This record gives sequence, structure tokens and C-alpha cells, in this order.
Amino acid sequence: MVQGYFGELVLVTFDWVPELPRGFVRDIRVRWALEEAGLLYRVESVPFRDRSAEHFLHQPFGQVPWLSDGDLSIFESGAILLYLVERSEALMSADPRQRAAVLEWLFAALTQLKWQACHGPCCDFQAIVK
Ligand SMILES: N[C@@H](CCC(=O)N[C@@H](CS)C(=O)NCC(=O)O)C(=O)O
Repeated sequence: MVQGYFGELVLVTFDWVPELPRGFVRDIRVRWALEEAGLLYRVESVPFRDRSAEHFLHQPFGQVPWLSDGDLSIFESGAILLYLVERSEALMSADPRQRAAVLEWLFAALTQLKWQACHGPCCDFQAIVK
């Protein structure tokens, strides 16, 4: 069954990550939203070490995650979450007050809480492996 607007939903992440950030890669945000929304999706991995030119076409900083919906490709975990919330009442209410609360907490999670939970370069993998 096709679950995206344009085709299959495919979440792309690395095939390997250093031990320190393992379990904290930002694809977890997208996986969580997809699971809560009950949307069918597939996970694909790209090489951590040899990042291809195609990788940079999907994610201009050579990072992960990105989400493909058919031929549409979206990077930035926050942008992906905003894209997905429109797909599911489990993620986004029709009520304007509740929608505002969802947006507040989405941005709080991406900005305020993220920096409290992650001091230092926990997602700057190049700094960790060098
Ligand atoms: N603002 C981006 C940040 C993406 C990001 O920092 N990805 C990390 C994994 S959590 C990454 O790919 N790091 C590899 C690297 O920088 O070499 C987002 O939220 O999607």
C-alpha cells in the first residue's frame, strides 16, 4: 500500500554510526513520527564513510536523515516532521489551539530541548571519528 502523497515513504539513514551517538541519530525523530502516525515506510541506509554525490543531492550537508515520498526528497528532520504531521490526525489536530500546541512543542523539541539534551558535538560525527 502506498503511504506517501507521491509513492512509497523511504527513510534514509547511515549504515553505521560511531558508538557515542548510536541510538541518537536524528532519524529516530522521523521513525517515531512514522510509527505514531501508523504510516508504512521502509528504511534504507547509505554509507557513512563514502558519501556519494547522490547523497549530497538529497542532503546538501552530507548528513542524514532524509525522507523520500515517491520522487520527492526532504531533508532536515524538523521539515520532515512538519511534512508528516499533515498526514495523520495522530500527529496533528484539526483544532487550531491544539495545532498551535503541537507546533510549540515541535519547535521546543528541535531547539530548546535538543540543546539541553545534547551539549557538544554529539551529532557532528566527523568530529567524533577524527
Ligand atoms: N539539522 C539536521 C541535522 C542532521 C544531522 O546532524 N545529522 C547527523 C546525524 S544526527 C549526521 O548526519 N552527522 C554526520 C556528519 O555530520 O558527518 C537535521 O535535523 O536533520
